[in-house]
Amino acid sequence: MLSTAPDRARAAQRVEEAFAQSFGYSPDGVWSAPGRVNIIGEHVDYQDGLCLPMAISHRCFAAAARTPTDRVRLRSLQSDVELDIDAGELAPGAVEGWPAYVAGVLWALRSFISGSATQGMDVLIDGHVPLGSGLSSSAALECATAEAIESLLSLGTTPLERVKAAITAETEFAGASTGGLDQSASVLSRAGHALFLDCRAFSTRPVPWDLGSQGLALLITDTRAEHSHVDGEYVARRADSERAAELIGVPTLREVPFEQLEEALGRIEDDTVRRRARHVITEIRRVKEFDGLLSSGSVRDHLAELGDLLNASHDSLRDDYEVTVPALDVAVDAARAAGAHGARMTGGGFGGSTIALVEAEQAEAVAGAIAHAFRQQSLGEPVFFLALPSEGAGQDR
Ligand code: GAF
Repeated sequence: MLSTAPDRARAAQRVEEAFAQSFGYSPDGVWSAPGRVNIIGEHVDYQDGLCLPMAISHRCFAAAARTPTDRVRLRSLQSDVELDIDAGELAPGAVEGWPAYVAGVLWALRSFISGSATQGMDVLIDGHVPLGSGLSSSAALECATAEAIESLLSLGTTPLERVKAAITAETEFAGASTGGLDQSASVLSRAGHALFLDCRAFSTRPVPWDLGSQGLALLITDTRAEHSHVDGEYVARRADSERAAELIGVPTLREVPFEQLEEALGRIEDDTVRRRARHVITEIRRVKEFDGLLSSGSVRDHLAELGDLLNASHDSLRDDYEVTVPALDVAVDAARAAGAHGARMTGGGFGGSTIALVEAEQAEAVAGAIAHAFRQQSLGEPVFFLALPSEGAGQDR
């Protein structure tokens, strides 16, 4: 019942061979970047908040070679859509579909590329992060590309500069308004760890998150629920949270101390905007508490409290932020009823995936209970994975 990601080494070899078949010569290398789940800290990155994501073992691979021209040719094993364009023609709005997330990274890195250097390259993508699952397949695509371009053009960028280029590619070139959580997790995560991300300072630190050695597991349920109106709703939530900050009189909701929650909320008349603010301010507090618990003992030592924080995060996203859909709520409720210590939606919401903190030996049974609940509610067939904390972006071959 639990599916697994393809073996990394074999996947890298597969895309290398596919490149040779597609372009007729061998690539200079293969690079990859992972998808992510966010353990806690949802819909707070664009309010300077705190998040705790981790990379998963599903990765996006890019086989690539530099060419002596300015021609950029992009192909994918997942799509018939291709791009063949002069690097000088890259501009926001000039490229559509998946190639925008790749070409956008080259465009975003332009200030690092010396004027005389050619920018031509051939790239073949093989993505294994499930699409439309809320597991950040687009960030994985951007971040694998950033690694490839860094190596091919010897740019000398830092990992943080590559994170920023990936964010710019997504927000300015592809035109998707997102907050930076996904790209940070995809580049900066370490195996066996979660990533504590402070979006105000743009600083990170690894947090030990070795569930396996404690007999625990994080079960991902990809609900396969269709993302409908996802972009418009995401933009609307951001606008609500910005309005809330304006009404409270702070640049971002991060600046509201939790102790002043009630006083701050009292300055917002509109019930919807008030609830949006309550979610963001309480969610940032939950991340602090979660992180505090992890630094004062093992996950096993604090299971009940950590589970309660996961549950409270989901309930706040459902009731105050209103970004869940029935499939997410059913998966979470079924996981809790089947004995999960805590469960919540992960990512942007409006479809996508949930996570549940479970005893490792019960993961199959919890997945079975969720699948059963889905059948009862005619919700289609979910897909289950274990979230194994994996390494961020890097070179494979
Ligand atoms: C999406 C966005 F891309 C992230 O930046 C973040 O806002 C997330 O939704 C919600 O936490 O994944």
